[in-house]
Parts: sequence; structure tokens; C-alpha cells
Amino acid sequence: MLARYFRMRGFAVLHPMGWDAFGLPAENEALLRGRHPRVTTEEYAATYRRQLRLVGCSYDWNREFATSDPAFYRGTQWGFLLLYRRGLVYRASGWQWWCPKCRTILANEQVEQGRCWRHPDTPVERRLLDQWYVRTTAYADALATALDQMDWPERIKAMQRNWIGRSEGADLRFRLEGERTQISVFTTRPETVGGAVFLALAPEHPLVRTIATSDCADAVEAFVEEALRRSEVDRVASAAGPAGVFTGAWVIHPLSGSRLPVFVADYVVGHYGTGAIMGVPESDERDATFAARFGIPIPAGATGTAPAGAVVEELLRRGAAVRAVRYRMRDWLISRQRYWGAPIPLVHCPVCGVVPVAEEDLPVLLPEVSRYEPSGTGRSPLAGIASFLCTICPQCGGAAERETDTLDGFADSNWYFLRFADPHARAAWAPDAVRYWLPVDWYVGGAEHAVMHLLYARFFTKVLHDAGLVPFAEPFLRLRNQGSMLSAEDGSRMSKSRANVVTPDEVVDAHGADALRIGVMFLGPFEQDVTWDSAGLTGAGRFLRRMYALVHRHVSSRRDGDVPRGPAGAGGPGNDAALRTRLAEVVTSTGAAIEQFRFNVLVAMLMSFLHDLERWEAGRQGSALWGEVLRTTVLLLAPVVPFLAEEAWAMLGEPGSVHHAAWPEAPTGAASHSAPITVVVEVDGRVRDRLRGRRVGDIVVVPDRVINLVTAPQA
Ligand code: ANZ
Ligand code: ZN
Ligand code: ZN
Repeated sequence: MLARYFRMRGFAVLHPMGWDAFGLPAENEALLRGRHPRVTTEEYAATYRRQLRLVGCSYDWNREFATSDPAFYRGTQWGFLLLYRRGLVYRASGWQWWCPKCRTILANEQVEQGRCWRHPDTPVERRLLDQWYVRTTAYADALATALDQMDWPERIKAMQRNWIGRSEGADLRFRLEGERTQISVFTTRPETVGGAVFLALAPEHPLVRTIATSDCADAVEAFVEEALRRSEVDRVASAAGPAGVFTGAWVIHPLSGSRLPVFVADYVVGHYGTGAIMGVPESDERDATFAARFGIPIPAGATGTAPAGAVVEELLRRGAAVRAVRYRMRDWLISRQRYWGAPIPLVHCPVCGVVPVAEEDLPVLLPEVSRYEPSGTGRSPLAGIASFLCTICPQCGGAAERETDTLDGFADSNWYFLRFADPHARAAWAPDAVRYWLPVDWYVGGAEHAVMHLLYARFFTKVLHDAGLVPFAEPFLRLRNQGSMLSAEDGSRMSKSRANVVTPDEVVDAHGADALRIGVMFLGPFEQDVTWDSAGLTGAGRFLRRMYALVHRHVSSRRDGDVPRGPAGAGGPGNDAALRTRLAEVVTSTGAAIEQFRFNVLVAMLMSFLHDLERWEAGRQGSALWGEVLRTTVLLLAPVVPFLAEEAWAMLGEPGSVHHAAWPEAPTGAASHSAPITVVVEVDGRVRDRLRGRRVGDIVVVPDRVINLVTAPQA
């Protein structure tokens, strides 16, 4: 609707469609059916393409592509190498989520409540593995700051801010008793240090095993092993309350000099802050529970009531603290041990180390396989394909091995919008076309993209901007989220996997595409979840038939040369002037409703307008005024019900397609407000009358009979 509307308003509209084809869903589907993901992807794309055409979505199919096309993923690989060259890619070993059912590593985002996103009944496990990361945290501040000026739903902005999770505070250093080693803790409340009575390390903390004394080592080891197997959510929000174990080590309080015991605690998160905290029972509830549970003594005089600023100043002065800003956000784990993705364009050379593939050798093609099973070892299926694996080092020419991991699908959705500007460009994108079309003016998608896709794409755009490759730093100016369609049967989200979908095919078959469009819009506000209700389709069908009949009556009375049944302006609830006012009002509010995504309101408005038109019709059908009213009405209907509008347009005898016609101007009433003029009425060049101090209220044309200028006093 938006695309059709803006096109009629005279905008150059780019309304593309393509397929985010790489990734787990396609691969899992292929595994299930034992068929190549490319084949299943093409099959699904064909169905979607047909259905989208069926319901009158005005996509530009010349720009269609799939992210799994080599011409596209060449650009994805190029983008990865850009990040690599800019020092934003690194390899690190880390604890990874592992789904025993998918038999692969999961990104943090793919773990929901400690379970696999694809297998909600399967708790994930943890494995220590080498992975490729993108330093998205380098842009944490820029990503958070820019949100303020963006025309996005507040809800999504809040989710992004939350995801980035910026916290200001300080790192405080505690020296281990009898040693030089220091333990750093991150706190947002450094002024409470006076009340600190213990330190707690995350089970992942590198010092855990070093500092554990021999009599505590076994208990610490057992605790750490158990904790690492559990998911973070499970650990931190455990119903059993905080668990931990004493390491046997003590630290010295930087101000009081008293001894504080060092624990390992499951509620301390390994990747946040320094992975260690100071426990302040008097200010923090969890610390209080922990201290009580382990009988940690509160030393006399341990209190945080000292003036805040003074404490922090003192710590800073003694070098026991540095100011710190921390982000909850983590770097992006971009490697996947999967088949169906763009191969990471790196080579491992025994002499040169990691070497990027030369730009002219891109794309690194995904080899053909007959089996898509994950190896189950944690390595990608590509590791088992010798012809892919064995290569030559781009730097020294010696024998080398290709990287066998593939890129996360978000590497594709990071930049696909640039490709749409010219999907046939030889390079990743065509700079001129990108400058012309982008950034995206209207981005419409589900709220499930609130963080990952939308954050990574914003990150990547900022990198491109910093590299001088695109003239903007934000990819999506306006964002709007549609709600989900819920099934009337079970109230859950319609999805193929739940087999509760109503297909467009069956609805269009029974009611037509325009009825489907109205029926869907009328279900509720655009951004809210709505429950499918086919009852609305009957009303939609009635609306379409009445609208059609209205146009038809006018056209046939014009053809039959009917004389208006009464003096013009006599029929309906008001006079012609009232009709014009009402029409102008509908023109204005239709445009506004579309731009505000108030589609359900728009449909209701058009329905009530139709009702008015039917009452106004008597005495006007066949007239020039009525023709003009219907012409305008059909233009307003074009974005909403494109098929009926096209038909009605032709019936009215208008040339070309209604979808190429200009959107009606809302009459501004300029004539009535400007200085009086004299209008000369001529017939064949001979003056027949002069209209002074009056305005032309109406022009009634009865073909072959009368042209009647109806005047009204100047307002
Ligand atoms: C002492 C203190 C006293 C704290 C107090 C809070 C309240 P945000 O706001 O989310 O940044 N913390 C630091 N690192 C942690 C980790 N790795 N795992 C779990 N908790 C961690 O939270 C910052 C606060 O969370 C820090 O400030 C620290 O506890 C805790 F009355 O230090 B605070
Ligand atoms: Zn799984
Ligand atoms: Zn080499």
C-alpha cells in the first residue's frame, strides 16, 4: 500500500523482494527432507513469489535475488574481509552453546531460556571451541547514541539500548593477600566499597584455578565444572538462589585493609565487566543472600555510608580504581560450523598463518555436497571435502587449508539493502545507485528483528561509513513493525511448522485478492498481533461489490444519457459543496492514514465514505461532478484494492493504469479564499455570460445535452 501510494504521489519507489536463503532453517529443512537446500529454497521462493503476486504486492521482481546466489555472497565475503582488514575480526576460544539435536554451535541469540531456539524442549550444552568474532562492541557507543534521532518504534529503540546495555562505573582493584596478584571488579556503585565483605569470581574467571588453595581446589573444580555445564540464564536466575564455593584465598580491602574472602559464585557472569564482583550485602540483595548463606562475617565498621564522591576520589588517588564504561553487548560470533552459508574467505597457511583470499578470487564457492549432516564433531561439513579444503596460500603459494566455517546469516542481511539498489552490479554494490536510493526510507518488518539483524546491519553500515564507502551512517531511517497473524484455531502464531496457516491461495480463491487485503487490514492495528477471522472477508466482499456497483451505475447512466433525476445538489445528505468538502477531507485523511500505517482505520473510513456516496448518488449519477467524485474515489482506492481500482478506472474511461495516475490533490479551497475574479463564459468564442461575485460551485455535464455551470455566491 505504501509503495503504491508513494508511487502515485510521484516518488521514485524502490520496492524490492528477495530471499534471505542461507542459514539454519533452510539447512534443517534440507536435512529433514534429504534434499539440497538450494532446491528447497527455490521451491519455497517460487511459492512465495506466486502468492505475493496473487495478493497484489507491487514488488519489482527485476531486482529479486537470494543471499545464497554466488553473485551475492561474493559481496558478503568481501564485506567480511573489509571487517578483517579493519581489525574488527578476531579468533578466540570460548564457551559455546551446543544443541545436541542440531549438533552444532548456537549463537547466544539462538539460545532462549537455556534452550535451543529450534528445539524448545532441548536444553543446550556448553563446549569450548575456537570461533571467529566481529568486534561489534567497538561501535557500542555509536550504536546507542544514534538511536535518539531515529524514527523507530520506541519499543525497539529501548530493546537496542537494553541489548547494548551501557553502564558507567569503575574497576576496583583488590590485592590478593600475600601476593602481588590483583583482582579487578567492575562496579556501578564504587561509593559502596566500604560495605564490601567478600569478592566473587565467575566460574569462567581465569584466576579461579590459580588462586584456589590446595584444600579447596577439589571443591572449586567440581563447582566450576558443574556451573559451566549450565546455561547462563539458569545460573543467574536459579530458583535455588545463588550458589558458590570458597576458594581459600583472601584479598585486602583497599581502604580499610581488612581481609575479604574470595568465592566462586554462579551468579557472576564470565563475560560481563571483569567477571568478578565485590559483594556488598548492605546495598545489594543478592550479595546479602549469598553472604548469609555462606556465613560471611560482616566486619565491624564495614559500611558504605561514607560520602560517595570522597570515597571514589580516594580510591582513584590511591590507584585502586579506574573509571570504566561497560557494555552488556557482546562481540558477534560470526562463524558457523554449518554447510549452508557463505564460506569464510580465509586460508590457514602453516607458514604465513591466517591469510585472506585475494579479492579477485572471490567468491569462495560453496562446494556441492550430497550430505548436509553436521559432522557432529563441531567442525563444518566442509572439513570433509578435500577438494574444498586443500588450497594454495595466497601469500607464499605453499599448500594450505581453507577455513571451513561459514558465515552467520546476519552477515548477509547486513548489507542486502545496498545490493537492491542495483542487483546486477559486478561489485558488491553500485555506489551511484546506492547514493540515489539509500538509506532506506521505510523499513517494515517483524519485531523479532529488534536486536540482531537491526543492530548488526547498523554496525556494518557504520563501518562502511567510516571506510568512506557509503555516504550515510544509518541504514534505515524509519522503521515500522507489523504484528503477527495468530491462528483462530489455537491462538498461536501462524506458521507452517504448526500447520495452522490459512493460505492466501484459499482466501483469494473464495473471496478475491482485494477482499483478502481489506480483510487483513481490518483485523486490527498494523503493529499489533491479530487473530485471523474470515468473517471480515464477507464484509470486504460486500464493500467491493457496492463500490463496483456505484461506478457501474454512473457509467451506464452516462452511457444511456440519463438526465439527472432532479436538480443538481438536491440528493443526498447535503449539497454539492458539502460533498466536495467531504471528498477533500477523505483525500487528506487517506494519505495521512497510509503514512501513519493506520490501515484498519483507513478501511473503516473508506467504508463509511462509500455509505455517504450511496446517499449522495441520487440525482448526480451521470453528471460531471459525480464522475469527478468517483474518479477521485477510485484513485484513493488504488493502493488499498488495486484490482478493483484498475477495473473501475477502465470503466470510467480513464486512460492507462490507475497505478500510474497521480494521487489526487486535496482541494485547498484556494478559490474561495483568493480575491474575487470575473470568469467569462464563452461558447465558440462568443461571450455568453460573466460570472461576477459568484463562484462556480459545480459543472454538470450531461453528454450530448447540457453543460450547466452552477454558481454560488462568493464565500
Ligand atoms: C557493587 C554494587 C553495590 C553493585 C550495589 C550494585 C549495587 P549493571 O548496572 O548491569 O552494569 N556486576 C558487575 N559485574 C558483574 C558480573 N560479571 N556478573 C554479575 N554481576 C556483576 O550492573 C553493575 C553491577 O552488577 C555492579 O555494581 C556489580 O555489582 C554487578 F549496591 O558492585 B555492583
Ligand atoms: Zn537445536
Ligand atoms: Zn603462506
